[in-house]
This record gives sequence, C-alpha cells and structure tokens, in this order.
Amino acid sequence: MASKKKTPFDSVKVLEQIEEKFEMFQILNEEGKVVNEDAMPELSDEQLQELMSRMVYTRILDQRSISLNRQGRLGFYAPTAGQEASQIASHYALEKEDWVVPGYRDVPQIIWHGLPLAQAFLFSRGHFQGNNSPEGVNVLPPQIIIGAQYVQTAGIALGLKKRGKDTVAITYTGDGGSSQGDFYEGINFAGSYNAPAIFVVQNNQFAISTPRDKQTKGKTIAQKAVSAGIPGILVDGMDPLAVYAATREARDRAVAGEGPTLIETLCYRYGPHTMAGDDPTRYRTDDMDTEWEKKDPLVRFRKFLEEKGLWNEEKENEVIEKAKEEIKAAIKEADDTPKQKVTDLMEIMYEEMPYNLNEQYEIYKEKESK
Ligand SMILES: Cc1ncc(C[n+]2csc(CCOP(=O)(O)OP(=O)(O)O)c2C)c(N)n1
Ligand SMILES: [Mg+2]
Repeated sequence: MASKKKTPFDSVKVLEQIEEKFEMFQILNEEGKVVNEDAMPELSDEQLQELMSRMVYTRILDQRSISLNRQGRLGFYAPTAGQEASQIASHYALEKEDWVVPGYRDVPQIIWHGLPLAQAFLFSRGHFQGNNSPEGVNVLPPQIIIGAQYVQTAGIALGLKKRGKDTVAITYTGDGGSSQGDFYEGINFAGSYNAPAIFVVQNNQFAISTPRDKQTKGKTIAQKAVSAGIPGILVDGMDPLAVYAATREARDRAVAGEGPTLIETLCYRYGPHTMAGDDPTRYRTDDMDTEWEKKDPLVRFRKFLEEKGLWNEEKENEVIEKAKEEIKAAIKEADDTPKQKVTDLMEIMYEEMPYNLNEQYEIYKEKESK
C-alpha cells in the first residue's frame, strides 16, 4: 500500500485557505433586516427610494418585454427578473460619465444609464438604431459573444486612465462567461495596467442549461481574481445594499488609481435563458425556483423600506403605472421608426463606399425606392 508521501509544501491547504476567505457579503437578509450595520452604504432616503423605484420599474419592463416578445413585437430578449439587485444596484453605484459595457441580459443597466427605451426595443429587433446611443450616454451595444466584453472593458478602462479621467468602465458577464478565455485576459490585462475597471460576474446558477458546478472546480468565481492579483468579492446578488456597497467600493478604488475589482453576484433568473424557446423545467427543479424566490430582491428591499416608512403600495403603484405608460410610448416610437434598409447598413459601415460594393449599393437603392 502506498504510504502518503510527506511533501515540503501543502498546496492543497493553501487552496483551501484561499477559498474559505471568499464568504458571501450581505447587508440585508431575506427578511429585509440589516445584518451588517458597519457596511451600510451612505444613501439618503430619496436615494433608497430611487433604487427601489428602478428595481420595480425594471421588473415591469421585464414582464412587458416578455409579453411583447410573445406577441411578435420584440425580437431577441433575455429575461432579467430575479437579477434586479445585481443589475440595478451595481449600476446605481456609478456616475453618469462612467462607461457601461453590457452583455445581452444587461439592457436595464444601459437604459438607466441613459439609453432611451425605444432604442432598447430597436436593439431587440436587430435595428441598427438601437445601438446608436445618444451623445454623452457612455454605453456599448450589448455583447452577444460570451465574455468578449471583458477584454473591451480592459481597453476602455486603460483609455480612461491614459486620458486622466476620474471615471471607470464596468462590465457584466455570467457564470458561463467566467469560463471563457476573454474573461481571464480581461481581468489580467486590467490588473497589470491598474486600469479603472469593474468586472461583474452575475452568477445566476446556469449558463443556458449548464449548472454552475460544471463551470469550474473553484468554490467561488470571485476567487479567480487572485490569479490576476486583483481584489475579488462574493456578494449576495439578491441584496441591493450589498451589491451597491461592493460596487461603490470598487469604483472608489478604481478612480483612486488602485485598479480593477472582480465582483461575483450570487443571483437567479426566474425566467428562461432567452425567449427563443429553452424550457427551464428541463434543467431546474421547482424546489430550486422556490428557494431562490424567497430571496427576492424586491421583496426584501420593500420590507426594509416599509419598516423605515419610506415605501408603500401607493408609491409602488405609481412606479408601475409610470413604467407601463413609458413602455407603451416607447414601443410606439419603435414602431414608428422607419424600417432598416440594406443601404443603411452599407452607409453606416463605410464612409466611402468601396468600389466593389457600388454596384450592389445602386441595386438596393433602386429596389428600396419602389
Ligand atoms: C463565445 C460564445 N459561445 C457560446 C455562445 C452561446 N451562448 C449564448 S448565451 C450562453 C450561456 C451564457 O451563460 P452565462 O454566462 O452564465 O450568462 P447568462 O445567460 O446566464 O446571463 C451561451 C453558451 C455565445 N453567444 N458566445
Ligand atoms: Mg448564467
């Protein structure tokens, strides 16, 4: 029988010691009670109400987007319910001049950063005007290539640093995205150059149907920060106060020249992966859904605010009505936008039409004029 060889160095223990350090950061528990008073972010009553309003609004936007998609009035749509704290509270920690580099599920963050709703709907329909963000709205189009936004963010953040800006670039990917090469390249590059980037992994437990435990042997995704020599934090992604505090801290350090942070938000998407037809009942159990719904970010934040006398049914209904009206107006605006033409695509691609496309350009111009 082989005896256990004594080694001069216990690498397994080192790993265990690192892994156990990544405990979940939480401020507000499932009952809406503050469990970490020292970490409470400095937010005024109005700011707390605004954060709640945005989460409620975003939940309605998700419900309406799902219906509009089913009616054939939207195209690509990746549901967001369950991820409001992770998305909205992290975004709320930013400043207007910061850059937001979203994945396909991160449309709410770019809307709250200033992308008009009608344009978000045009993006869903694959219309080029959906990606043409207004001047001063520092957002990139939602990335479809899993993880690619991490590399782009490292570059944008380095650019901001070189220009001496006091701003950051934030990006979002998922648990699946954290297995991509681009993920490692992005955090590593940004770390090397101390670039002001915030890398968020929204760990919603699944990459389409692939469960989180198939992504990595690591106990957490946050610990991957160690390999890049940057801070990493595991956050309760259903707790808006914890997500806000972690992101704000990452932003403060980034603008102070201290480099990037990796934030893993533990969360859950209630709906399907996208509206293209996956069936979550094939890869998730009802029990799992129920367990996560108990952690709902809106429920716990509502309890917290009601306790402080800052929220009630009337306020919530006002937000719901406002959201419904604005969504209705925005979908009309999207409907009224002229359909995209082949010549539009050619024109926005080239300042001067290449000679070999001239002929095609003329053919389409002719067709479209009829
Ligand atoms: C490079 C690349 N590979 C595969 C896909 C197909 N794909 C689209 S979404 C997805 C799962 C991503 O899961 P995760 O990163 O956890 O994000 P979530 O959708 O859960 O928010 C995959 C594999 C893709 N878009 N890009
Ligand atoms: Mg996922």
